[in-house]
Amino acid sequence: MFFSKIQKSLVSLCDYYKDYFSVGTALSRWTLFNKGIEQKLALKHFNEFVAENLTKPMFIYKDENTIDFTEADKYLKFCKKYNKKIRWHTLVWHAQMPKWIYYQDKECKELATKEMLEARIKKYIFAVMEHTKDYVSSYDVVNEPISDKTYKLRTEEDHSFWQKILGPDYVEKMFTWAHEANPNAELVINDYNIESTIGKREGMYNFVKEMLAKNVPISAVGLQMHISVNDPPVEQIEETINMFGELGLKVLVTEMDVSVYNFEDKERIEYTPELLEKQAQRYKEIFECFKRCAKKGYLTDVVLWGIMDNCSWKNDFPVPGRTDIPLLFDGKGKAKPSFYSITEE
Ligand code: 9MR
Repeated sequence: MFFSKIQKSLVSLCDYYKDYFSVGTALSRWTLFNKGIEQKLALKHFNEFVAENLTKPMFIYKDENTIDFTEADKYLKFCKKYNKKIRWHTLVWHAQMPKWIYYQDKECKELATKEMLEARIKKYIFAVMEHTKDYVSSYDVVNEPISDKTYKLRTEEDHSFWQKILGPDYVEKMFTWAHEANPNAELVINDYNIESTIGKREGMYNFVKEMLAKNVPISAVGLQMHISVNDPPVEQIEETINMFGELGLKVLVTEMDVSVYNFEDKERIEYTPELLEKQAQRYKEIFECFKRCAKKGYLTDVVLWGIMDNCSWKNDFPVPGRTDIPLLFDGKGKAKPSFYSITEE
């Protein structure tokens, strides 16, 4: 049984943090199109939205001649209606792209030429930026470009064709085109484990530093922050935000959730009150850190990757059959200790 109503007495999360940063959440199709409890929670507690899936290229760039914004427009109109800040996730990624984009032939046998892929993605970036300019303020231009193995740009071994077909300066080109298309937009490079894997953090740091030295129009680094109750230490998170802030870039937390597992744990654990309390303390220490980073002008947005635990992508991932409870509201829409811990004086 779902709660039919949300808890009205709760303080609104985004109001609570309004002097520090906007607080956002990912909207799933379900949340967007169903006027249920999750949508009500989204509207009450978050002043910024990002689409969990439906603004990804595979759902929009149907074929060479079809860029279809029908579904994306529903998301944009919904956000606008409720006066929410809108993020666009994502222009370029190695996943959830339409497969045809990388190939010359319909059978997807021969890889596209550099000219072909460049023309296709340039057309797409300009089309999206133009179409969304009155709605969207912040774009993930390139998502997850850094390899988990080499800490440099992903290659074919990391399931990415971008560098292979376009060459090592492809990220710069994407940012340059996005900026040309809309010089006012906030342009973000977004990746995971930057705050938790020191080598990957160095890789990202050196990469964006080089981009800045070449005057590539990048505005911000997005830290996805899919973390766990155990790791990484809050000091390391703070150090990471400060590092990028000191470079002159804004930092956004773009996809936060706090798993109760270590990534590789195989067994499902019991969700005891102690575990929920541990998670609450973890959320609390991290939101305190976010406040400090916001005060320095480094951190501007904190976006969670969902609202209710039962809808999180973390259920069944990375271990099939293992559920998780990484968010602020339980499967009935009731605030968890983690919600209270970040909204109490
Ligand atoms: O939450 C998204 C899930 O519903 C999709 O199946 C998945 C497909 O790759 O993408 C998830 O969102 C990802 C985001 O787009 C990029 N960073 C990691 C997120 C979780 O996988």
